[in-house]
Amino acid sequence: MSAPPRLALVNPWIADFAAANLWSSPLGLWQVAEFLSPYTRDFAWIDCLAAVRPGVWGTGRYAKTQIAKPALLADVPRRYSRYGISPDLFRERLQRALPLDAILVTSLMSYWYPGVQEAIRLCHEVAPQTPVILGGLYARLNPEHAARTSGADAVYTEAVGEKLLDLLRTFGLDLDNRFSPERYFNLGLASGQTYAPLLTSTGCPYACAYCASPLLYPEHHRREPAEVLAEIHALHALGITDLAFYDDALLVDAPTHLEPLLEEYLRRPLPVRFHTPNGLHAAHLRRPTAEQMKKAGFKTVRLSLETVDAARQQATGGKITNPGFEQAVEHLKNAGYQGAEIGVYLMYGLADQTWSEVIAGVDYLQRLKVRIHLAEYSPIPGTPMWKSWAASGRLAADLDPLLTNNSVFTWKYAGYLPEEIATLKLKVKAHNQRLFWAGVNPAPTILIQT
Ligand code: B12
Ligand code: SF4
Repeated sequence: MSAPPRLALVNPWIADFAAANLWSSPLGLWQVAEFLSPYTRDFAWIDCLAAVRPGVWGTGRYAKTQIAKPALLADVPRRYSRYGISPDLFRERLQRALPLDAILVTSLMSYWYPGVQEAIRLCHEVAPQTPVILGGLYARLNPEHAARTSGADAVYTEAVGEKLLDLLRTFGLDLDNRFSPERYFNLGLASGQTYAPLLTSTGCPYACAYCASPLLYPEHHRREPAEVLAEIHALHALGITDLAFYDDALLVDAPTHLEPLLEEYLRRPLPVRFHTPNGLHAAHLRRPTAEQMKKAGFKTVRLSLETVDAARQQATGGKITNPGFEQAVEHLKNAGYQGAEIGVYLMYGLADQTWSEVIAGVDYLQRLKVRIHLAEYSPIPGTPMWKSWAASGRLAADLDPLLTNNSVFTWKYAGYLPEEIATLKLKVKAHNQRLFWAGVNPAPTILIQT
């Protein structure tokens, strides 16, 4: 039997106008390593984002270097940066990892593709004979663009599975099943981190017009609570103190999913904090769940409202109503959360969304005395809202992913005045600060806006 293949796993740079580490982890790439763990353990791990100035509770700020804006973004009046380690360090690490049988590169936001291209270019420079395979969210959401421009030898456009083995075999890799499967945190891939992601489910039963979840995971699949609980204990034993849920639909079916998990967890709680940076479904936030969350130490709680307009709530997927949302806020406050600890995502730049609707949303959340997180809409190909923008002729069907950047799209396409956006951001900032200072012993609220 020949030696197991030696693989490099690469998490590329972010290229953007702004980026902060809000418990970000290359969970997709770690899952690839888990999937391949029966066939090889010979992984070289190169994380371009492993250059972070630590902040509160595991969050942080990436090291950044200003770089030239891609021509398409030349008119955006902001600085553009590459976030993470230096290209020289990348070269050095890759050089040290040679010889390699294949290089597997992941991707996240599609508009970060310049970072992906740069990483792949350097892979070819340092290891010209080694095949480079690109996977991850950009590869799945923009497969043609990735195939045409990334420079990868192959683009893998699905969730990890048997097809990856077939693909690797086409590059001559010998994949004998020789080990038992292993979790990523036992493969040494996440060492040095004090936080970790938790994914208790994939997919979501809703199909919101702006969201990629139905495209990425058409089925809603939930893991067994006992399995997740074992993972939490294992991560804690490795020194993890902060856990961030990455689920699209953490609260859906809470009575048979999150609630039994937390009930069991609370029998033997650990000194860890939980965070939900990806907005929760407020309509599914029941009183018992709120109470369990408070007891279990959910510190960062974010709800998704998106818009206060009842007609748009229905038209875009019906995941929330204002009364349902108010009920969720009340449950959280009754469970002991202060307004400053309840973050709420409010979107702007949705198709046909007027500026007065956005202002009405801010006013509504101010009245409810909760923390506001403005989130600019980022269009995703294949979603109903993308199709409606394209059908109206306001967006090219082959729009370059760079222009879907949340910092760019609204500014360029939504038709709001830059001054009114700036004024609203100041209003929201002042509101959030007032709430923070009004709290009794307010927790160190995460101030990074996403
Ligand atoms: C958790 C999450 C976050 C977290 C951080 C995520 C992180 N890792 O850093 C937070 C809450 C901070 C976040 C923020 C935002 N997010 Co977000 N987020 C997600 C979410 C829910 C999960 C991502 C994830 O890690 N999934 C789990 C892993 C396991 O999946 P995966 O990476 O796809 O990997 C699988 C496969 O792709 C494959 N694979 C992966 N890599 C590789 C490599 C190879 C070689 C191979 C073969 C296979 C392979 O194997 C894995 C297992 O099957 C997704 C939605 C979703 N369901 O994916 C949105 C999503 C990625 N986010 C999105 C958006 C828009 C945002 C925001 C811009 C929102 C906003 N307006 O503010 C911000 C941007 C923040 C920033 N600047 O960083 C969009 C992406 C849009 C785009 N154009 O790319 C998504 C798709 C949600 C949506 N609206 O539809 N997000
Ligand atoms: S409820 Fe949330 S995760 Fe589900 S489709 Fe809508 S936006 Fe996406």
